Amino acid sequence: MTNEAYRQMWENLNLDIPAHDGLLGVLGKFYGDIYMSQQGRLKGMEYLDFVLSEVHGLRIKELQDAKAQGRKIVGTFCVFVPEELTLAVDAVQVGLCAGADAGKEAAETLVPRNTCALIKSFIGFKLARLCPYTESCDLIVGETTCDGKKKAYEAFAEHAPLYVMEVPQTKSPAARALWKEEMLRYMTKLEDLTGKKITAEKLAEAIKTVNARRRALQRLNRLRAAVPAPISGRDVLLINQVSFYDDPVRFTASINTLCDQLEERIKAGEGVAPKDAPRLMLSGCPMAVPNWKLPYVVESSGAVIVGEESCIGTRNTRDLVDESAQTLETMLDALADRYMRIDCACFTPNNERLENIETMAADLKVDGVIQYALMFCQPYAHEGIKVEKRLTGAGIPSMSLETDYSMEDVEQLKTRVEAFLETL
Ligand code: BJ8
Repeated sequence: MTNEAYRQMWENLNLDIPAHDGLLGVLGKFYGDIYMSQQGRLKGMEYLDFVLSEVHGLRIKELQDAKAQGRKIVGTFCVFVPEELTLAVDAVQVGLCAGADAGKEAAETLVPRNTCALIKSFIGFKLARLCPYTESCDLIVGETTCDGKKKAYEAFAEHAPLYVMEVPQTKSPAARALWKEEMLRYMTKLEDLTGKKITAEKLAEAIKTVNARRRALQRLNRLRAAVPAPISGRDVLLINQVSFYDDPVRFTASINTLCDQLEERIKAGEGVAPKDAPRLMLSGCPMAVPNWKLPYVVESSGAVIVGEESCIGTRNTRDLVDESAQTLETMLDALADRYMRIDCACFTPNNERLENIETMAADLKVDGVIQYALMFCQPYAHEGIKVEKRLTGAGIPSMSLETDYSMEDVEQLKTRVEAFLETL
């Protein structure tokens, strides 16, 4: 498609064209500095570069084509929304980016200033008419996870076709029953939206599709644990980010091809960083696209990131849905069980997360953990204290950083990260 045709498409979506041009300009520069400057990248990353370069172009065109064929587009902000159900009505699910400082002033007219950057970002993108994904959605699904999101959705609902799923806050049997009910309610919502019925056959196929993507990402995570690290943390974060909006079948195939290349690289003993580069793991809040600030700071300080304990990381890929169920009812149970294993800090108590962090840090043989929290994020800031104690007990050094999406603190973050690396 020509630039002119893309422009027409963005105009049809009612984007603020001059502001959108500005955003693409900044993003392109940012991507070039952070990604294209890396040495020794795998050939398979070209696919990701292409996807990113067409993030507001070709993929949006695909969504418009899907709409023209009568398919619905569903936007989400949280890994709790079961994509399997969305796919089972032949709808397309996309994660809505909430990783840039866009439309902040407009967002602050709807939510308090001391709200985390992720929430302000999704509201800002909508109010400033900057996101072609948000504008393509027939339905946007929110969820009652943290208080900030819950209350923000009340305001957001006045501007977008919003539906909210009630996510329980504990892992009790009553909470599991509530979650199953919520999944059934979402299923009815999707059936009403699309006029299609979810059948056992359709759901089984969707479960396999999403599991295949999780398996490809699990494979990637196992391979990147090699010494020396065969792929940068920046690139793996990008892969995880792209997994939220690319076509799942195409994405899975591309990541498996990339993994084949990684296997060869590992066999040859090659890495993206020297063998003795400090190996770090990030843990905490999700880093939505295009939030690449901290990984860039860490890796340009000489360390390599070998794991992300976050929703744009292993929290989204660790658990599979049991594929042995044969009936719709048992498949829904398998789905409910899988989603109830998510160890988001919004749960209380949330001891599984402590276990998972310790195990992950040991499996990846990390030299240290950086806990990452967005400013004003209560759930992850609270858990940060427990995580630090747990890691200290296990003899694993850690540090905590709080930041937002602005670039003002880059130097300060770099100083703190370099000081941490010196202690390892
Ligand atoms: S399952 S982590 S994607 S809720 S950073 S908005 S918690 S104040 S993002 Fe999340 Fe789902 Fe949980 Fe994962 Fe609130 Fe914190 Fe902001 Fe957050």
